[in-house]
Amino acid sequence: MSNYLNYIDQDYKPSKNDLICEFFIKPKDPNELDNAIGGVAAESSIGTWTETATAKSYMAKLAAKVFYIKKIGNNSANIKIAYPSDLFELGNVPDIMSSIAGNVFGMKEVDGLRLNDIIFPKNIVKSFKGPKYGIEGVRKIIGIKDRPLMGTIVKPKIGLNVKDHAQVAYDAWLGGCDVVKDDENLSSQKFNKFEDRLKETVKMKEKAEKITGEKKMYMINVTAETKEMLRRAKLVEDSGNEYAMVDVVTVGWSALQTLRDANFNLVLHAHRAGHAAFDRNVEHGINMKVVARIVRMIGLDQLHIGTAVGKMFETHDDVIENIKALTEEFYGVKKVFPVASGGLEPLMAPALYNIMGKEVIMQFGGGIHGHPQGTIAGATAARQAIDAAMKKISLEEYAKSHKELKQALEKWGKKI
Ligand code: CAP
Ligand code: MG
Repeated sequence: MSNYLNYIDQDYKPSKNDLICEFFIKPKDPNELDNAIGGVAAESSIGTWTETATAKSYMAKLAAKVFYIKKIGNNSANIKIAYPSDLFELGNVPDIMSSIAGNVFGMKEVDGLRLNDIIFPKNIVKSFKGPKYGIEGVRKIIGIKDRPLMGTIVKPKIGLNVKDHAQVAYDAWLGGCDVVKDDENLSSQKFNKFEDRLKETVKMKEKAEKITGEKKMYMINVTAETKEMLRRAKLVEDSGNEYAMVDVVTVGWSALQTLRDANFNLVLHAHRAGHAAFDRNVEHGINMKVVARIVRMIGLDQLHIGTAVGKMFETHDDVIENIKALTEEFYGVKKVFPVASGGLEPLMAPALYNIMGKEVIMQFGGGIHGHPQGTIAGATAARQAIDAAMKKISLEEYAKSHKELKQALEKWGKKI
């Protein structure tokens, strides 16, 4: 018979060196809730489904302890598990996640298990680099201190040749975007090779900077096999471009650590394509907040966190929680720039500004390139919408003296 119940100790007071996980758990058998809870603690630390003759008494100090159980209805609970940090290898995210977010999701005893938060102890956090730039460093590079940054994603998301890609980026910068990024699935396809795109788009960025007198940023996607990703990041750094973007879920934790540890003079933008495979179901998987904490600990500078108003599923509260994970005090680790993106168009700027304030990067993809007058006007309308929001002037009022915003309202808002 398993010894799972031995892993429950509600009198245990976690030490400052414990890593603490908050789970939602729904057992297969409601009558076996405690056994399932203990099983998660066992399987994610030193135990397995049965007692073994090989276990040694000196290992007991490594056992996880369930110290908090709050039942929800008659068949689930929110629980907290404390793990001694010696259970893990410092500086090794894959190892940590293989313990606390590994086998446990597949245990027969659970019907649903969601890792809702991780509270890392200082010794583990300090074994990683943290962001090189963070919000402050990014604002210093781009020279914008008092408003949200505004950007776009080159659309169509994939398929354009290098020349057309660079032209869309140029138009977006000319219209007023601070930042232009590649889309998450553009890497180095036959029709748009990485080296050519880097060269041509950086050239157009520099042209846009000269004409607008504004600093412009290009987040080129370096997502690839790790060695190739490092090679591409080096090319970006050598080109003098200050930004690179990476799809954090598909490249994986280990590659992210390698990219950060290479310590390039590059602002690292974290796209999270694929996150909804495991963070959307509130009864099973890993909360985006956990991803946010890990991305910050490893040390990327910006991360997509949802919009609450756009096309993705996150609620207002989800988005606020994700932002807090990126910006609250975290043993002195730099704050990470929250990125709101996904189904946004300029008329959503006031709602976004009310939710997020100025410490956000607002990204409008289709919302800029879908403007009735095209990309330049779309970018201008987005800047105008943000200006209106900051001046607390209604969009309708502001549109009377700003034609691009008026045209956006005519397309996406109520007729004026
Ligand atoms: C947005 C986007 C981003 C999403 C990702 C897209 O384009 O480029 O990848 O923002 O979602 O491909 O959908 P649109 P999230 O502005 O045209 O929607 O930011 O939630 O990770
Ligand atoms: Mg995209």
